Amino acid sequence: MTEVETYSSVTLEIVNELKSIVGDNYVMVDEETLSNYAHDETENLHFPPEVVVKPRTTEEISRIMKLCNEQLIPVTPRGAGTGLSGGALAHRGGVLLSTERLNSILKIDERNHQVTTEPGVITEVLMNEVKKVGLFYPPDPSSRGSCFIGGNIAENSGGPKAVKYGVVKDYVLNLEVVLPNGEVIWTGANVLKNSTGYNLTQLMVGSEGTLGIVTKIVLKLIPLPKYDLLMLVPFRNLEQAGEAVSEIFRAGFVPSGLELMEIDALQIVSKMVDSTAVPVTEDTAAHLIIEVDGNDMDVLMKDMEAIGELLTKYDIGELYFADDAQQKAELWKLRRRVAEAVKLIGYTIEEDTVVPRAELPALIRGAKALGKEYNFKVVCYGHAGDGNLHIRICKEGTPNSYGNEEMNSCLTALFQLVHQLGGTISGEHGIGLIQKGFMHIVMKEANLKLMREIKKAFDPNHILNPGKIFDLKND
Ligand code: LAC
Ligand code: ZN
Repeated sequence: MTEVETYSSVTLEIVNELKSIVGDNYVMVDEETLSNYAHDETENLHFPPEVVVKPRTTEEISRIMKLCNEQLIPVTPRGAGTGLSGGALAHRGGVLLSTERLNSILKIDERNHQVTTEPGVITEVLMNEVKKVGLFYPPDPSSRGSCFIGGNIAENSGGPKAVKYGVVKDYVLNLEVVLPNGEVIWTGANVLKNSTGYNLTQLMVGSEGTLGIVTKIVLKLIPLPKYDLLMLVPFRNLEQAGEAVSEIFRAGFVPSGLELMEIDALQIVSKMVDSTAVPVTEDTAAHLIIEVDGNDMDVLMKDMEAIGELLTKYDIGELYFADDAQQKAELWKLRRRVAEAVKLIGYTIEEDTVVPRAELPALIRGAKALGKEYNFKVVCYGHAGDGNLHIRICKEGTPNSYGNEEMNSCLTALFQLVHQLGGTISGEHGIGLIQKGFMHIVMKEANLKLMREIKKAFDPNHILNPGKIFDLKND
């Protein structure tokens, strides 16, 4: 199967057909709307679609897909547009299908600890709704206040809680999906165990909107832990901060958050949000943010004390404890807004590398060395407990890695290192558009061939989010 080279254009006739499906108000072709939907949070990329469509129901999405499949028009599904790998960019034009109107939480099933929701619900809204009945949906990406749960499923998102509670895939039980030909299926059943055939549910999770459009989601919930404690540990040496991470686990602790923030990242975000919450001493290189949670406060206090004690063998500064809910919220706000802050001042290129956690110091060392070799600034932060390091790159005059040769050779070197360390390209942001050129570094052609065949089985005409994760032709 080769890449589809020519898709059909969106003609006036197609626009009118789309209007007859979703209503005149929800089909847009004006410049301003097309431009608003031409970007997500990925680098400075801009690819306007030919038309933006905002359906409300599964049925409408099914009809749109049928039409586009027959007419060979590419469809790019989009949630809130907070993605960092270009998955929601309509780089082949065509229809941009927004899920923003599928925004209802359909049912919170307290008896079974499950929630059924539509994909356009903001993740934090869902978390707060289930919290009201004492339940917990843990995967909380930094963008949880604006990202959609559907996008989280497309990317198999993680976030700070993943270190103890796992990522999105660990909570998805069943999905209603519109296939590229318009057919509607449920991928599984609303059960905690399922050995009934291939696991289509998990195949959809992390498939970046290339196999189908998720229209209903059944998630597993767990009881909400009663307490948490938060501590900040300043390190004078960045690599040592990386070393301490695996030591904490080897000593038998499983924090509910273990994040790393290089000092530059902290300073940049503190300035952006005008916060002095974290004292920044000159000799600090990085902070570890350590959170523990559970139902017994005494145990948590003892654990935190023991972790603090364990870390005294490193070159650390004074430990800082967040005393109350407000201080905790302030600290998490700083951490959650790092990506936005560093992007604003020119760190536009973001990598989402992940290695086995004990290899974190080697990854940090390698990233810094590449910065010197290729002459760019680099700042690191992220989910250290998962070995998932966000590496932000600032190179003057080069806002995008996509389509940039020099940046591509640098990233090739980075991903070769990551692969040598036993890691891979993306921990939670996906491959999307910008990283597909590097897939061969971390997997064989046989793997890519299988992926292409799976894509073909779902989408023989290659109309759904084409050119994401991999190109269809052998390249
Ligand atoms: C974060 C996003 C960028 O961890 O994944 O802040
Ligand atoms: Zn992250």
